[in-house]
Amino acid sequence: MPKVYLLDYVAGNVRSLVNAIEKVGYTVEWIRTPEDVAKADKLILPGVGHFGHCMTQISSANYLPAIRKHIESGKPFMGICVGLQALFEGSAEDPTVPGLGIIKGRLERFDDSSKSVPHIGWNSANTSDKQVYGLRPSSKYYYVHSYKVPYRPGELESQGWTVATARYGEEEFIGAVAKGNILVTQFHPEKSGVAGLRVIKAFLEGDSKIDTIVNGEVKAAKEGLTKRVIACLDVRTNDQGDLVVTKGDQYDVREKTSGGNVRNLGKPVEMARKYYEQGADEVTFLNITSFRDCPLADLPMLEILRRTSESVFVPLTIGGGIRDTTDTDGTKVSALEIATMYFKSGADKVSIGSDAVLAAEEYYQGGKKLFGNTAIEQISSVYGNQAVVVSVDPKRVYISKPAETRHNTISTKFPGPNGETACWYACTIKGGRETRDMDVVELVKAVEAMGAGEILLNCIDKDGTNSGFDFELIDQVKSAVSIPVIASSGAGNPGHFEEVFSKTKTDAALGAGMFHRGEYTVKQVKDHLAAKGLMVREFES
Ligand code: 1PR
Repeated sequence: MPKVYLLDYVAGNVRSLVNAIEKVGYTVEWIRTPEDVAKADKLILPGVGHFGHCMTQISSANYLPAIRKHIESGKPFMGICVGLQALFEGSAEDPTVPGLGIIKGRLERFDDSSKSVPHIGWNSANTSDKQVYGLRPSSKYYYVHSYKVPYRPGELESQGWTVATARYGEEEFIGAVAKGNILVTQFHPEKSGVAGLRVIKAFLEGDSKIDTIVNGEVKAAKEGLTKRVIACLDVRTNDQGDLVVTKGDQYDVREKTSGGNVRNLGKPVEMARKYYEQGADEVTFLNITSFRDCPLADLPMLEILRRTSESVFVPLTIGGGIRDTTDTDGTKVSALEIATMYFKSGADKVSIGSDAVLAAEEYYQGGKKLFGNTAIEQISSVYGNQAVVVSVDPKRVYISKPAETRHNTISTKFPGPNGETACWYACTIKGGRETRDMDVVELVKAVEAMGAGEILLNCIDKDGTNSGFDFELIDQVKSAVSIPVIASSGAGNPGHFEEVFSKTKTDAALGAGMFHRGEYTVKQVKDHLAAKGLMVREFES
């Protein structure tokens, strides 16, 4: 099989990139020293996370002169995400660290005054009337970043570059740039489904010719970030010791009849693949028992991720048990080490639940100071904020009047058992079994300050009820933070997704039971959203 060379430095989830390359018929050879670069015919520079961190890693290992030489010699070069950013002159993310300066321009942070940052999700890479390296104006690609190169019409084009652009709110930015042997993408082609695999294949096959698209031949997708639809799989071992996808009613996963067995709704890898094929924009696995008695290296979720990432080319999130812990042989293992194991196995994001609540409590007790020692801070400083999701498991506490509590309250249209019209949302830990004296607003503000990049907002009152999402909870959380929020719990039909996207500002919505029980497919949800005029990624086969 033909080979492509990948630069090996700490850069998040490279397993998916390897899988994507293999999927289109190539093998990967690792470059582990600057001298190795000379033997590369085709070279790929991956990268995700912090610009300064990645550039410093590459530069202190002395790779920069070799990369420059490779590019200048005219050999094929592809940069992904920070691999694109590296070719520009620098980034506001770390102004002290220079880029290679091969392309003119600097990165700036997205404006978060009226939209969520990081920019996470599916957006265009529109080359208008040109088609190069398999990029299509009709496709959407998966982005995850807080810094962008602003697009200035004509500037790079006048230097011979072909530029693909995307729009986020009012900001138009560069999604990909190509010229001759060089292709760099801000989006992750390895996470962009069939559209992304096509770009990787075109690069590997050296298909850099620029075709002009005849007017009307290709219909461009609507501009902007799509609404994300996420399928979630709660995974645990059942009483027979098999690893199954299960689903609770308000977090109770045992059948009400037939001996109270753990509900078994199917096999994790097969179900993830099915949802990918139905057009899910992301797949989330929650390990809801954390497999307490198992050595960490044998965690069944690692194998599930490895197998899933071989055939699912959209982002994968893994949650459950991400905290400092002690292995079965007594060795101390940090949350960062556990996260690293997951990233190496194919996860793009880790989701932290209980540990985030405990860390937030300490944050407030310590007078809102950060010491860099929490799992959120440690993982986000190495892998970037976008790699750290905080999963929140709140439940309603009704009160007769807001003055009764110190917590952030809302007035609700859904009165409590004694007619109460006010409530607050208490955070829980250990899968909802323990309620803490912390409200959701306190939690999400604290974890945003620590460096979380996204909130997975469950709701115990709504979980498994099929009665729709809790808009009051979503509104309260959305107005407290500027990082993206995923609405979760309560989805029972496609109309519930339409409602949550049109009535709240949520960035994404997640469903579980309705998909697992086969009541609706992800495709039906997305078709319904599209029919109602909401922008979704169309599935390409
Ligand atoms: O605390 O870091 O070990 O993480 C544990 C993780 O496992 C948390 O993310 C927590 O939400 C999750 N979890 C723990 N116990 C349960 C349980 O159900 N007994 N599941 C559980 C949480 C909620 C959602 C569910 C949506 C949508 N599941 O993931 O998928 O509510 O369901 P629906 O569409 O069917 O209504 P840590």
